[in-house]
Amino acid sequence: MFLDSVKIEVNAGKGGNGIVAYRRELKVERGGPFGGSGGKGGDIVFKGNSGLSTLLDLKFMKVVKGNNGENGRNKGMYGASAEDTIIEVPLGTTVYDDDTNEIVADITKPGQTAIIAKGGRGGRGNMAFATGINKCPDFSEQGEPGEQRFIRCELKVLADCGLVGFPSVGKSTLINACSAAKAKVAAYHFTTIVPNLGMVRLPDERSFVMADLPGIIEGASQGLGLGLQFLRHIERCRVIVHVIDMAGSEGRDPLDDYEKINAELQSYKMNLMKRPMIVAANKMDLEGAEDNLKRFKEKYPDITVYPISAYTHQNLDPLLYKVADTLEVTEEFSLLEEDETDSVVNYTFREEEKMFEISKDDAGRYIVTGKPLERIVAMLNFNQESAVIRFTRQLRSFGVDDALRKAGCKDGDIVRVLDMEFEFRD
Ligand SMILES: Nc1nc2c(ncn2[C@@H]2O[C@H](COP(=O)(O)OP(=O)(O)OP(=O)(O)O)[C@@H](O)[C@H]2O)c(=O)[nH]1
Ligand SMILES: [Mg+2]
Repeated sequence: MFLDSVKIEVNAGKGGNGIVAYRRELKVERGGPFGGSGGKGGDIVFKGNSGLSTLLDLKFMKVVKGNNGENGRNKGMYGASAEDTIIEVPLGTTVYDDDTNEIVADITKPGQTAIIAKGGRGGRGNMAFATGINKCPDFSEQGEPGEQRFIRCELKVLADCGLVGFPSVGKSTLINACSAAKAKVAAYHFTTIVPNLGMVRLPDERSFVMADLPGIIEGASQGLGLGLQFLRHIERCRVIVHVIDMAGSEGRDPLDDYEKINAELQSYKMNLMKRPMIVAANKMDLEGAEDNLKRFKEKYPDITVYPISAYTHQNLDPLLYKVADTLEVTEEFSLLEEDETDSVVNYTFREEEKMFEISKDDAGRYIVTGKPLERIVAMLNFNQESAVIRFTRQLRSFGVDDALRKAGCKDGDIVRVLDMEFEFRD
């Protein structure tokens, strides 16, 4: 399988801060709270675009940052929510959380969108906290930080045509001759171990993706040589270009080569012989090639052969036009592995989060961790005494106090939540 893979960091936008403000107007006697809530931070959204075929655009991004929500305003006005950041990706892109390997999204349809990182909630202004008991609260919330994650995007690339043949018949030389690929070429067998991809562009504007595959040998379908792994690559190609060393430059008979490779393709489970196949007779610049070609044509009168020299770039065009023509009449097939389901996973929510957990560090401090609690701390405005008091009350109601006591925490011990430390008071 041909895999295009990119790792990037995504940071969704932070929510806007809520503010503390009071109503102060002539003729309004008791103004009351008037601080508005912050707007939501922008999400990072991926969107399927059928016009893209590689992850190249993402490779240049490294970090994607979302827009922050606007802070709340006076007179109870909400801050504006930030616009989402939309990034277009090719169809077939699978997005993984690089830390957990969990699939975040699978983009398969044009226009399909998936939230890759969620923007933070806007913090509430003091107006939102007013209750019958506390009519004029003097605290507000900070905006929630946006979700941050490291993701890995993978795209399975289906090659339009794959170069198939014995080792050293000139497959890599051919892809280098007709695309910008820089495949390694050498006179020893199995020079190519990992497929090379190249984009072939014809003068008539047509283009296709060519894959230079590792060589196969007799018995490959039984796992011999570099074997099955490489036959699997051929599954990813719509059209097969069977490359033959027509000069028999390594002492084998090219007609024999042709039959042996076909037998391997035939016995492989996918029956690759059902794929459209175009036969290229390579190394026509060498002695003996013409004679062999003549024999070949006599033995297989129904097969069209394209004589070329990848080395001298001779006669490449008729072969490439034939590939383009064949692709036009060959159906696309599914990119998915047989054992893969085609269900569309949109945004996967994590397992239910534990409110908090308590541990003890080397210095004897009690460390309280847990995403929900940490979010509350992140949204706390420490400059507001009443917000801090409210927070300590929240800790009690979540059962943190009890849990700390159970864990052995005593009066005066240090408790830590994120980067906030305080003394435990029983
Ligand atoms: N004279 C001549 N030599 C060629 C031609 N094509 C390839 N060769 C030579 O054949 C040898 C093998 O070429 P490669 O392109 O590495 O062959 P390959 O099929 O990719 O081989 P593997 O990757 O090992 O499967 C090299 O020494 C090339 O220079 C050709 O058209 N004419
Ligand atoms: Mg090669």
